[in-house]
Amino acid sequence: MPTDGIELGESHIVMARKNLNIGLVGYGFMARTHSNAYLQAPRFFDVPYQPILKAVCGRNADRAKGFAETWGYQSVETDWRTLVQRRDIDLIDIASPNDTHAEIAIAAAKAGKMVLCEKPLGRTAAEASAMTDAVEAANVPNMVWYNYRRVPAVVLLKQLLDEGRFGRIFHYRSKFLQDWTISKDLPQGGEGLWRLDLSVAGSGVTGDLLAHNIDMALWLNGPITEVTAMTETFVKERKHTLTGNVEPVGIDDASAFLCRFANGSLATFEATRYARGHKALFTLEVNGEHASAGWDLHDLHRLQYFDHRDESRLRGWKSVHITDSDHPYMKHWWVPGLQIGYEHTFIHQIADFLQAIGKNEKISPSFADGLATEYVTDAVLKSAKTKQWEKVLA
Ligand code: SOE
Repeated sequence: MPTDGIELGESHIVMARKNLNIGLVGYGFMARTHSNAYLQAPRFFDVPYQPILKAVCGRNADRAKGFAETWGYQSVETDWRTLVQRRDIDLIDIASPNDTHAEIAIAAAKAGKMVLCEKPLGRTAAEASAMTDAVEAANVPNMVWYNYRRVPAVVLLKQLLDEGRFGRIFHYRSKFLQDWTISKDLPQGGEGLWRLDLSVAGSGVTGDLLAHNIDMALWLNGPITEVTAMTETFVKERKHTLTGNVEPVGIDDASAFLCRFANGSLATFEATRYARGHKALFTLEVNGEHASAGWDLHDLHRLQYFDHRDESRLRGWKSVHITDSDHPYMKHWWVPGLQIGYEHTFIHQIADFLQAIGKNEKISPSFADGLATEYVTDAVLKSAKTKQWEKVLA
């Protein structure tokens, strides 16, 4: 409904819901975002399933118990193998470090569970491919938590692109800038710092940050065909938290690449943890024949839009405040003008998932979509080594 007057936020009638028993692996940052989403989605969206927080699993029993108390999980496991075999669990949600994703996902699929997995799906495309094969062979619902696809402003951009408003696309550019690893005294490895340990993370910013940019780009602008990349590790040795020894750093601290999309557009991508002053500056811009658009995560409720077809005297960039009830997802929240934030992207994603499984529909990003991103990140890392253009596997 158009909203040029006073509008009340929409509430919904709670329909009869089936229970969906969740078994969560992990108790860190991502486990919190997912748990919050399971609790909030049914309160704001008409979903056919009621997530039941059955069990949380983590290696440290005390931490897992504390997490269970905070979020309302009914039970605690310390071995994911036990969790995966539990008959009272319908869905395994993997929010543990990257080196655990493949083994858990494959076992969960074999046990017939629905499987949700934090990004990146695997440490490499080979791992992601085995995971995708497993969920497809078991025919179980699956999804990767590329949450930024569910920012309302980004969904609006997708709608505008799909409507063909931009005409031919010439350029796509995207960045993800952070600054939290600049200190050479920061150790690598262990809880909170496993993202700096190559064996656990699989890569540095390429898999951790660029994977977000790439997933969104593939969704908005279609397949990437070839890439040429450079990476750098600025701090070459760090103390390892687990061994206490100073060890070589294997991850990429910064990664940038040029690429071509199948639609003929050219693109630049950049991610780093060494951009002083930037905390999580995910940006993107698309330039088409008729229109351009831009978005950034620090101002996530705004879409910048320029349309050359506007009357020339008034032509200019618009900064659209995405809070009206005719904007994606927004009628489920507050009243026009009131913003939502980061945690809502996870709530939207699980609401979409619950609706999709209720209708037996495919949900994206699926594991196959997560694999497509990893074909690109693998090509980026390969190109940084070979210093050549590399083709992206389809
Ligand atoms: C890294 O700092 C990180 O937490 C990523 O792992 C997340 O995927 C990203 O959303 C925010 O930054």
